[in-house]
Amino acid sequence: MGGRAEHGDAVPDPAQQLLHVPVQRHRPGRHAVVARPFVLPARHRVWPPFIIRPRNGSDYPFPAPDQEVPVVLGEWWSRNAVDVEKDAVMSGQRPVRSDAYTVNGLTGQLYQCANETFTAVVQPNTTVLLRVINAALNTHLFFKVAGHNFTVVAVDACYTANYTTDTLVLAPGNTVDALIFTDARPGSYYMAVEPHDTISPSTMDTSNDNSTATAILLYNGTSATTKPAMPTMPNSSDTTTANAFYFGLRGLAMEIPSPVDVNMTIELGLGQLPCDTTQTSCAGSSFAAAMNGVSFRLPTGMSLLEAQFNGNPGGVYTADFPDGVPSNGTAMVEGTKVRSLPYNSTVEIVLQNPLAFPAENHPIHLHGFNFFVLAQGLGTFTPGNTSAYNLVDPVSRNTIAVPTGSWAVIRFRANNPGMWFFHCHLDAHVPMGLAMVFAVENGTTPDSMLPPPPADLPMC
Ligand SMILES: [Cu+2]
Repeated sequence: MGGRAEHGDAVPDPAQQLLHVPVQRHRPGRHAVVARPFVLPARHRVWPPFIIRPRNGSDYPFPAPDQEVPVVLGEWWSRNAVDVEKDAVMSGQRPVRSDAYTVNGLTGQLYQCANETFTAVVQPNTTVLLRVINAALNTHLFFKVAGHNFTVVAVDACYTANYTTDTLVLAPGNTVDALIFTDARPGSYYMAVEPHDTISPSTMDTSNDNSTATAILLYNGTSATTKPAMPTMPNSSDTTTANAFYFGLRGLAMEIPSPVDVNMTIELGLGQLPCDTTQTSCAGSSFAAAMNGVSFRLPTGMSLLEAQFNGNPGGVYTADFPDGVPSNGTAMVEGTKVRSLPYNSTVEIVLQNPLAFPAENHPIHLHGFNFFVLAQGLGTFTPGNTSAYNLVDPVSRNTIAVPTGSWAVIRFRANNPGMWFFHCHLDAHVPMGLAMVFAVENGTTPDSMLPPPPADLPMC
């Protein structure tokens, strides 16, 4: 599983060659966008991080780091991951758990089957910016570095107020930029990754893979054979630590869109539906998921964006996604339902993840926009409880973990015309239907209208 035999290096192995030259593409706008190849053996380059830096002439809102280290967290199956997903969809069951976790594509030294380890060499008494990305498919992950604290400065490519912690937790789809200061005793320190099990009740998931992936933070001048120090990791079910991080972040003070034009409450639900005819190994019923009782189905004949541009020929979708939670006992329905939003309208959504069986912490991701997280808490949101809102410095992000038995209030301005997917970022929950789509209408100026498809748009 990703292991590779050691060999003499008389002949350079092209798979071992490292790419060190960043490819820079600047565009006018707020940021310099840097597509930066991964500094890893070529065979391991699976998810190159896409890093956005301040545009030329502007700075970070924190002291510039001396060094940057991308830290991409992932999951590894001892079989083809596409087959894992296919089996889950065809059987209507949850996908099997991964067999290991990875840091920058490598499992680290604590697995018996492979001992390759990503190592970041750092200089003493410098500031290192870790760009941590959870690219795992279905697992929230804890991340710690032995002997060091983090100062979180950004999440999901949005700056935050400085937030100090010794434990990061990232839902699939989340990114966290965190500074560490290398003022520990010069030595070798594990960066460790373990799952945060978010399923409730936890007895549902007896196959939980509680293994640990590691990378190494190595102070320059320390022997690479030094045994690294290991951080104390939270228990996988430690929701207190995870929720403290998820709920504790603040953003930079900025103007929050107001007043609200569209108010919605969206309940996240898991349940069951009868097997459908395409599920060849499904017995009786299939796991399904829904937002406000609607289990989302993608159209098969035409993309939603194409349908929107062409006036929804033949009713590819219906614009009747409900703004509120259906009454108790309403059966789950399947459909391609969207919510139309006037251009530039301000939309507020209460996300509610009920404490039901089965339930799970769903990382809800919005395409096309960042949103402000105005409030978040355990239990059920009390409608109209705006006193809980932070309208001064709420965190801005694009993926919000909504733990089991909790709620969150988010707000965004719909100033980007098009069809925008709003979905759970657990890979397994998308085919189950935990999604909906916002159809943002055109504005009146050329700048605020959806451009036509390019002439060479590939047709499926
Ligand atoms: Cu989910």
